[in-house]
Amino acid sequence: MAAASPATLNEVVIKHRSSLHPRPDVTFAYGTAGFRTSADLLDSVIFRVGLLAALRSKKLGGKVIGVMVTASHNPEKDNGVKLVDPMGEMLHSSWEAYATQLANALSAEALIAALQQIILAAEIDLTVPATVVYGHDTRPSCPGLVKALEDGLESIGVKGIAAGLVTTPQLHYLVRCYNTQGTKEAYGEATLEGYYQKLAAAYTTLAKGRHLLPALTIDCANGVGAPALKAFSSVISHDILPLIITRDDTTTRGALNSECGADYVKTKQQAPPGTTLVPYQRYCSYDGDADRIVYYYADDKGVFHLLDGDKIAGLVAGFIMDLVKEAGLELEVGVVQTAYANGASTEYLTNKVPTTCVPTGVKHLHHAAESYPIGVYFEANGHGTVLFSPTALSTIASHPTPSPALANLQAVTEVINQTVGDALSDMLLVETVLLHRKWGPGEWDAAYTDLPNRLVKVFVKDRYAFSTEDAERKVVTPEGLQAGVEAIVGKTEKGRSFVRPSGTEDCVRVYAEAATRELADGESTFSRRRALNEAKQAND
Ligand code: G16
Repeated sequence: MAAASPATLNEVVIKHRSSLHPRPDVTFAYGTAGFRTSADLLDSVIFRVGLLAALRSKKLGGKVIGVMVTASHNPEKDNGVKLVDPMGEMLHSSWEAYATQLANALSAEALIAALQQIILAAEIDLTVPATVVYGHDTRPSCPGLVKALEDGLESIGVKGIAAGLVTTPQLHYLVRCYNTQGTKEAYGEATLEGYYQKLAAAYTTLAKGRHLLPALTIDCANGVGAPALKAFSSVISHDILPLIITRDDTTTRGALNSECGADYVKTKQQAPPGTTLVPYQRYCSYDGDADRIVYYYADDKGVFHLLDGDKIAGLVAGFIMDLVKEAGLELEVGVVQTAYANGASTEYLTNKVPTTCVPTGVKHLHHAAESYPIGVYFEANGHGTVLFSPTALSTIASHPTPSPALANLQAVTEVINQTVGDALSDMLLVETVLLHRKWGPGEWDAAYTDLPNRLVKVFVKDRYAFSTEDAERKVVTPEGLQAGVEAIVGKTEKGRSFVRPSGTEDCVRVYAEAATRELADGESTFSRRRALNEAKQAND
């Protein structure tokens, strides 16, 4: 932990260190998941994020702030960085502008001026000691970028706690543990060992005495999920959780997220090449930093079926609702989705539970889920978790009538990583439900049939020319684009389509769904062509 700090910035040190991390001629923006771009452009940004993380910790009375260096599902050549607030949630949106401001300061002097402005505007007491815990994924660019982060922290007098190689959700977990230890909200032991033991103990409680399912095959996207999963499987009995770990090559250059991982499977709607799907066996894919998961299987005709975030939300919400009822509790369960949720899933869920639609990005989903006693949030891409409100947790903990359902509900609150989407923890939750329901993937999938859909990336000159409203379901600019989309969608059975700029990649995403595969593909082709034309016009 840091010692008491001086009341002013050491401008000489910051200027000198900043000169060692020169800013490229690029404009940066703190987007959906922090800063994310080509790794060779990020050195100055990450140095400055170190400064900002220290200020954020000071502003919050010395609470531990997290910094994760990762670009998650992006190609290996990219990297990124995001800040984690004290309860393990995403950086408060009011500070995103500060992050952008610091990243874009044109010189060392401008950087000092921007820091001073933030200190003044946010009323930060520099004498408060700051603590920052930081970790990184398996990208080859991480060691250099972590060094830049450490330079930033040191130049503002903060030592920092190095968590090393971690999944994104592990870093979120550690932050929350540090900030709650010794309180009645203590979340767990602030070590990776503590994380593995907590999940293993909860899952063992949930799986005990149940018939084993056949082994689950996991594609780790050749990312940090592989070592994490191996560490986890060493603390849980193979008899409780038989796993087959694949795509675990974290040393071959270019392997990360390449033709594997959750994003590949979700976008291509197929298993990673070379995977032989045994009918009705369970397969899942993590993404590069293990904060997303999708399941899939093949039926007896060899047809591929995807069990994405929407399907996970439906499975989990139904299970928790049943446990709540069986335990004799009255706690409302709500589900949060985004525009990417398949129309069939929204129809299925809205008939069962209150459902909210918010813009893409964990911070939006997390925030909306907090308004329910038990909030289940999942993006269709497999990013999600379950939040139990403090009242729900104390209601569960103090319920006077013990029952198996109550014990299971308690274990569910422990097995799920409530700080953020977590592939490993979500996997345990899905496995729990399947064990308890005695379901295979086919039974799980039977709840509803997804509308055929297509998600495509369109590379445009300026993605910032695209803006949206209505939880990203309507594109506002370029003008005329929405009318064009509606004209086609209106003529299409069960048609729905939207266009939005990505917050993590330099592209525009186009989603289309319809009653049949042919219609859905027609929609996305139309939207793509139209988006391209409009983008060109907007950039002229
Ligand atoms: C991040 C965000 C997710 C978002 C995804 C894609 O995921 O955390 O909420 O769905 O990016 O966002 P966009 O469509 O704006 O590029 P990850 O797993 O890449 O960190």
